[in-house]
Amino acid sequence: DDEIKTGTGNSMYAGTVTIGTSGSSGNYVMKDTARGGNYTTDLNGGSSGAGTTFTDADNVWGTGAASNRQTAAVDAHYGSQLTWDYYKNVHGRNGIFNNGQGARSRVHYGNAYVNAFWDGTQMTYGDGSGNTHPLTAIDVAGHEMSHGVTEATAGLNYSGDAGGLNEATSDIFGTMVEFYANNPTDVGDYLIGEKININGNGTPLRYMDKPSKDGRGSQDCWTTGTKNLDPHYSSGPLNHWFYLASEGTGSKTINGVSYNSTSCNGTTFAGVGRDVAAKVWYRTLSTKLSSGSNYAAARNGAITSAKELYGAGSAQCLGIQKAFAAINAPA
Ligand code: ASN
Ligand code: ZN
Ligand code: CA
Repeated sequence: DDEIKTGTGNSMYAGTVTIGTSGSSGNYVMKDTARGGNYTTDLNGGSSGAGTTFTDADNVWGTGAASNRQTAAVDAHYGSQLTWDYYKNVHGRNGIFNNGQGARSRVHYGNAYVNAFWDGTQMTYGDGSGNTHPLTAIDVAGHEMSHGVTEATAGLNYSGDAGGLNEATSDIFGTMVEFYANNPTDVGDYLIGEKININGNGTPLRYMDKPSKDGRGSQDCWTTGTKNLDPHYSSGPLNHWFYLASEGTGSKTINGVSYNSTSCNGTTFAGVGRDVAAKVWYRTLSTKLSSGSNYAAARNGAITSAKELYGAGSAQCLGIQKAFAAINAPA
């Protein structure tokens, strides 16, 4: 049946967690009836179709090891649950589409696939390859689901400045989901993909305090050339904005991770906190931007949003403004 149950998940990245399931003894289903019916399926190496919904006799799922097929599913399902809760409890958003409907997560996609993606209706996760672990960490899940939120709100294009804003939005909210989780194992940070070992040497995929640290071409500061970059690099300036708006310039250690962020225009200032910055950005995304929005629209939209939320001349509004000036975004 579809009665709401709470299972125990032995995850790969987040320790032992509780996950929303349904069903009854002998036949539990990895379907979260309390969260719009979010459910998780096994593609078993395939690359199309719905996959097979995970089931379990005793409602204790996974072992924490990748060799157990349920483990990646626990992480994906948990990430989906956290992302649902974050949007609902922080932004009042009822699921990706704000219609109360959950979404499917598919794990074990393809063979040694080193990526995860949102395709317009669902999340899909690869198992990784070699030293790279399954792509199911909290920030990755939050990133992918947030592509759905962007699609359902601003509808930002995936090219030009808009492509960078789209990617950064997923990094911003993936990060906020990670902080929201307050998980002792997968702690909140301003790094993206730090758990999956995608570079094979323990370094993350992206750094919000100084995006150029990725060594791949992410920009720290907006330029007229930003629009020509891959969205994962043109995201740099907005990721940098989010860090600066949240934490300010200078050195800082948070949850054991050290950051050093500087402005592009020589200014120094304090942050307004990540909860404020995220609230401003969510309002900007959902009420100010559209498919072709550029960095100027992001800057103007965020300042207007901060005025609406906190008042013109408020410390929050000033901080948002300073951080946009600090990435050289055009006005
Ligand atoms: N994981 C990647 C992303 O969400 C997939 C892609 O390049 N679209 O950005
Ligand atoms: Zn993305
Ligand atoms: Ca992270």
